[in-house]
Amino acid sequence: METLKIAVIPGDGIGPEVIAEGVKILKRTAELDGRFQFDFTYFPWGCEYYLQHGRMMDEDGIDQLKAFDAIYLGAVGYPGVPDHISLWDLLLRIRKSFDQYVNIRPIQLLNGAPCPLLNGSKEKINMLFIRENSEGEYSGAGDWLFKGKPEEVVLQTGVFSRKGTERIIRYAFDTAKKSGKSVTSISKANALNYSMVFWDEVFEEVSRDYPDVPTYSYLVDAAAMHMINDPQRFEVVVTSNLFGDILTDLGAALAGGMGLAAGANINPEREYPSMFEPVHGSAPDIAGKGMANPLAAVWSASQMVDFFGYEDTGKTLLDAIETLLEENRVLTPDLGGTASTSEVGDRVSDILQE
Ligand code: GGG
Repeated sequence: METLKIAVIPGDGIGPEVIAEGVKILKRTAELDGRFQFDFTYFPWGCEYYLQHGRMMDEDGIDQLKAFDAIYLGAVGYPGVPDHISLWDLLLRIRKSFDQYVNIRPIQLLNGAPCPLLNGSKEKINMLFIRENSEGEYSGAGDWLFKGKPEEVVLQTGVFSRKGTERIIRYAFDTAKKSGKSVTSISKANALNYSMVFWDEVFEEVSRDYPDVPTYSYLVDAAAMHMINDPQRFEVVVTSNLFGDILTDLGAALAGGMGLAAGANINPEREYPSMFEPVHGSAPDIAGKGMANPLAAVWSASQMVDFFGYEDTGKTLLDAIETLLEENRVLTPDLGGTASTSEVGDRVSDILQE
């Protein structure tokens, strides 16, 4: 039997509550599958840790994480710690240190999930966002000059390398080719006259290696509109780090809300551990109340199971989420129910066994 070593970082706010359900369900999934088991190790990193130690994680935290097959992260950020510190010193540090350059975010409307924009019609929404996750607008390059003076200037530089741009676009094409889907590139070349002109050129170059894959290209503003008016036109979507972050929140609103938005940060070469995390943040307003929706964390867990090569079992887990939504009985308040976080986790676990 394969043992998969998972580093669990529950993090801040609702992170520990949703991750507890994800771990519960991963354990049940492994028991039922029988081909693998999980060995979980917990790390108490996050904002509380920062307030005690002045750092979001141990100094040698990245070295410690190298020993694991994957990382399962809840949420980062809490009042009292500036957001740019909590994000850069934990989540972005892990993504960058482990070259997790692919961020996979499915925008898939499951049966039973509410969609405010389709007027009750059940047309399929099934987009797979492939977000560049290592550079671009999140390069961290910039400067703050003449701070506090009248001539104050702030620079935030987008960095788009050929290697970084080509590999993410190629990943999107490979994904689309395997599933017989189209690839849509989202950029903004009319305004960002270096980085996005370059992005479009690389997209065009890479597309020549995939003559059978249909391609589309939109400016980000038009793409945002089409995602609402005609979401069915998108299949595999490739875009930059910031555009991907923004558009996948918009996508989450189309497909049931942030409580159903899953994400995987992948190092495809498997040189380093990949990381699985719900897209949502720490939601301090509902933290500790037992009302957070754990389904995004559970869906991210299903992405982890897929990643380890047990796609049949990953699919069973996603089907269990869909069954729970279709039953329309045990749901958290964001989905119109009255159930608690752990009741939803228990119900998913029971469905897996039925
Ligand atoms: N679930 C992880 C989390 O707390 N994410 C919040 C966030 O702001 N993420 C930004 C990003 O994905 O770039």
